[in-house]
Amino acid sequence: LKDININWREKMKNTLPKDFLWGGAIAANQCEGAYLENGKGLSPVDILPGGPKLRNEALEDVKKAMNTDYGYYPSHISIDFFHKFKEDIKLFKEMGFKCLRTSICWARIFPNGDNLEPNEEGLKFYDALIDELIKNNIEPVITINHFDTPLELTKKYGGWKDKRLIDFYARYCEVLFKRYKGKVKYWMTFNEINIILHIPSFGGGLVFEEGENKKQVMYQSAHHQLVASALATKIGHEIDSENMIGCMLAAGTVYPNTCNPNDILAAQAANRENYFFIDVQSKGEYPSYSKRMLEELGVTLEISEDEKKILKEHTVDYIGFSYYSSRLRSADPEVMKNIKDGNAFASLTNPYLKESEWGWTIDPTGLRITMNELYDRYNKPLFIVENGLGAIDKIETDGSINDDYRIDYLRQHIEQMKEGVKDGVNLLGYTPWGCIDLVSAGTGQMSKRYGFIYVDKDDDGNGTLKRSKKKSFNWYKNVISSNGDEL
Ligand code: BGP
Repeated sequence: LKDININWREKMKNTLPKDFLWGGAIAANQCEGAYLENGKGLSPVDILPGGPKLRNEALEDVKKAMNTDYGYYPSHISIDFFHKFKEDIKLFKEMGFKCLRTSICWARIFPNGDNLEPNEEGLKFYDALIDELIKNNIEPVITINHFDTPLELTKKYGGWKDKRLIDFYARYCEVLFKRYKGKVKYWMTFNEINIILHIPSFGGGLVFEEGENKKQVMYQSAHHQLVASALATKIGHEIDSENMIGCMLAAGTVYPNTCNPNDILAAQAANRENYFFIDVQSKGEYPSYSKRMLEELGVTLEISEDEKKILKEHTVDYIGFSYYSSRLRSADPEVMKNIKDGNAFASLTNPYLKESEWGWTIDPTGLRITMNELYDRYNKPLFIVENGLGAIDKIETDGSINDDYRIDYLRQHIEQMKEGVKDGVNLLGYTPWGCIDLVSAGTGQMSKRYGFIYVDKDDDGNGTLKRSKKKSFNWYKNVISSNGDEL
C-alpha cells in the first residue's frame, strides 16, 4: 500500500507533459526598436508618446497622434531587440526556454501594408531571428499581427474598417508561411483579437470620423479580422499541413458581483462579449446569441456567403490566450458607477483579491477557472501565451534585483495552471509576458516591468540598455528544469 501511495504521489507531481512548451513572450512593437531600419514602414505605436496620460489621450485616436509632435516615442529604440536578439536569446537559452513567442512586424515586411512585393530586408531580419532560435533549440511561436497594423493602412483605408485589408493581410500571411515553412509550426493570427472593442487603434488600426457609430465600425472591422484569420488558417494549412494555427484572446473570466440572477446574467453577457470572437474562430460561425447582442448594440454586419463559408471551413487548431486578471460585473447601475478602468478592461473591485500597482486584480484561481471554461467551451488545446506581473523593480546597491513579488505571482499562477491540467485541460505551454523588460503597451512606460531580465532604460528613454538577471531568472530556470515541480 505504501508503494502505491508513493507512486500515486509521484504521478500527481508530474502533471505536465514532457514536451510542455515552457518559454516567454514578447512582441515586435514593444521590444524591437529600429523603427525605420531596413525599409520598415511606420506602425501606430511609432507615433505614440511615452507616459500614461499622453498615451491614453493619443490612443483614443491615432489620428490625433499623427498630427502632434509629442517628442519621445518609446518604440523607436525600445530595448533594441533588433540588434541585441542574439544576446537575449542566449539568456533565454540559459533559462531553458523551450519556446519563444514573438511577433512579426507587418510594416517591416510590407512597409505600406498594401505593397505588392514584400521587403526583402525586413524578411532577412526575421530569417536571422528564427534561425537563431532554432539553432538554440527554442521553438518559435509567431504572432502574425500584434498591435501593429501598418500606419499607412490607417491613413489610406481607415484601418480594418475597410474590407480590402483582408487581402493585404492574406498576402502578408502567405509570404510568412512560405518563407518559414518547416521552421515555424505554431502561429497566432491576431493578438488579443477582442481588444479591438477596447483599444481600437491598437486592435484594428482604427480612427473614427465625426458622428460615426463606433460600435458598428468596431464590429464590422472585427468581422473583417475574423475572415482574415480564417483565410490565414486556410493558407497556412495549404502551405504546410503541419502548421498549428491558433487564435489569441485577452481572457479573464468575468464574475458576477453577487448571486443575484441579474448579476449572473450581466457577467454572462460580459463573458460572451469576449468569447464571441473565439466562438467564430473555433466553431466557424456566429454564435446564436450574437444576433440579439448585435441588434441591441445597433450593429448590422455585412457578411457575404463566401465569407460565411471561409469561416466555417477554416477554424483554428488551438486557443492561445493572455491571462492577467479576472473581472467583476454587476447589473445594478449604481454599483457599476464604481467600475474602474484597469487599463483595457474595466472591472469592479473584488474584495477577496489584491491588486497590482497598476490596479490589475491578482487572481491565480481565476486562471484555473478561465482554463476550464475555455476548454469546456471549445475542446481544443489551450496555450497560455501571456501572464505576468507588471511591477516597479528596485536595483540594490550590489546590483541585484530581488523581485520576490514577481516570483510569488508566477508561482501561484503556475500552481493553478497545473490544477487546470489535472482538471483535464490539454495545455500546450506557458509563456509569461515580457520575459525580458520591454515597453508597456497600455502605458508606454519602461518602469512597468515584467521581465526575468532587467533592461537598463527609464521612462524618458535614458539608459545603457544593459541586460541583467533578476532573482526570478534563476527561479524560473529551476521551474523549467523541474518541469514545473519545483516552484
Ligand atoms: C497584453 C498585450 C501585451 C502586453 C500586456 C501587458 O494586452 O498583448 O502586448 O503589453 O498586455 O500590458 P501592459 O503592457 O499595458 O502592462
